[in-house]
Amino acid sequence: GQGDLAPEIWEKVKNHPCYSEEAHHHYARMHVAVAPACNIQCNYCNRKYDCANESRPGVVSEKLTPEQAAKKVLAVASTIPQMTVLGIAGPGDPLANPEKTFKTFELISKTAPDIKLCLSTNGLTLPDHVDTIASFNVDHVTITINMVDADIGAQIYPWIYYKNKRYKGREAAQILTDRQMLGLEMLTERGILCKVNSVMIPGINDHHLVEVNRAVKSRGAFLHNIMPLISAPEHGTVFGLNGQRGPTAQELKALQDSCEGEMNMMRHCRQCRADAVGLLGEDRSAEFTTEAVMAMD
Ligand code: CLF
Ligand code: SF4
Repeated sequence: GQGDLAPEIWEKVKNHPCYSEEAHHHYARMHVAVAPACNIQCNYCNRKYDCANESRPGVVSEKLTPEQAAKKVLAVASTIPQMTVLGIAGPGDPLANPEKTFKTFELISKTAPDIKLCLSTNGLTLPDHVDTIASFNVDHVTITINMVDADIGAQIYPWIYYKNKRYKGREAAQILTDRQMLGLEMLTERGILCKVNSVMIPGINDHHLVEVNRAVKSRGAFLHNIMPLISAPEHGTVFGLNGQRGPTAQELKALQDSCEGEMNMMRHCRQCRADAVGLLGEDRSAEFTTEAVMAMD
């Protein structure tokens, strides 16, 4: 229920399945995979698969043009009436593909103005796009923040590509964390709800995520979603190949519990595909292939 949320916040979360634990039983989301490129490298990512910041690693989503995406949204909305949210979460970084991402938002805001728009990003170019995000009435933005300390960041991110230049190591991680914090502050100042996703990587950032939790709370983040690293050698990620393990369910819960007093923790994330359709945990993407959607009227 509404609990102690302010009425204007409640309006924004009551039918968003990720931002409200209760809503996820009743409302569905869909993702359109319009954003193939990425501007950073995470050691838990293999570019052959979906962005692991928001999505299930090891899954390949069907890429769409903005026009195909807009058509798919209408097709899904007419089939699944509980579909309230359209998210762009990959397969790369939505803000490394700003033309495609914003063209998709523009088309959908015209053809389906009732659908809430949602965006997930690594945050590197976020400060450059805050005004555009606000202009499309995007009320929900997720930033994946795995560290606020460049020494830890250097163990997670081998490089970033920023303003036409490649940066490595500590320098790359410092730019990334500065941009993430600035982007988060700019969004919350404008009243846009921000969720922070963090990937829990035992031995690298597990203890540090308590500090990340404090840093994002103090900058106005609404919800913190700590997700387990899913690391399998067959995914071909640096972590997978190095034998980096993910956390146990007990370790994940203990960390979520230790952050709980500080801010709202999301515990119902299902690590969706970049082309997921339906209720969280239910995957109807196979019903809405590009071929099937283009054949619909
Ligand atoms: Fe999609 Fe993400 Fe928006 Fe939700 S998913 S862009 S906030 S509409 Fe949700 Fe899926 Fe977890 Fe993401 S369960 S992976 S948190
Ligand atoms: Fe992969 Fe996403 Fe990281 Fe880019 S931001 S490297 S797509 S996990």
